[in-house]
Amino acid sequence: MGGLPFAGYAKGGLFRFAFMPKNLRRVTGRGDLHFITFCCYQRRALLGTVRARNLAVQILGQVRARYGFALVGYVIMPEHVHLLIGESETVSPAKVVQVFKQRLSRRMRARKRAEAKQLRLRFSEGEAELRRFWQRRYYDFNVYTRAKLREKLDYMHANPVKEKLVAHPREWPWSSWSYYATGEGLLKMEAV
Ligand code: NI
Repeated sequence: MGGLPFAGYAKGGLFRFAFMPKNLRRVTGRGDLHFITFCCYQRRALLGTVRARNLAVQILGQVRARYGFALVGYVIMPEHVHLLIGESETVSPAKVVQVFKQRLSRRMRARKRAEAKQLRLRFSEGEAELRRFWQRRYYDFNVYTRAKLREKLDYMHANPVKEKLVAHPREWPWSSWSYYATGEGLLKMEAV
């Protein structure tokens, strides 16, 4: 989780109009950017495996292809996800989050069921454990300025290092760091 954007906003409306563009069209040509955060159920590390994070990245790419929003940055952490996405004419950020969550939890459940069968676990045990995959709520902050855009990208790319998962962002392929640093990566970003 990052800090609240525009902490000065609450101090008065004039502050906002003093130097904040009305929307990010001036920056991206696509409307506002949204910095979105959502967590696994009870902050469990349900994305704690390489396979789970690879699947998350694959599904993120599929959802973007389906709805055509700009994907500007992301990081898949073991127990939460951050996305920096643009608005699209066909779909709201809320819908993007919902579809991503649904697709990923369904795929993870299917995989777990198959594993449980192999291990001959009682089906109901696996079901109880997997009833919930995500926390219901998510956090959405509008990003209006280039400074805030930079801050959110830096925050996402540094997140695995801050959590002591790796020593350098390059060692965590499940973020947009490598795209910005090398032009390559698991997903191509719409750099703005
Ligand atoms: Ni985080």
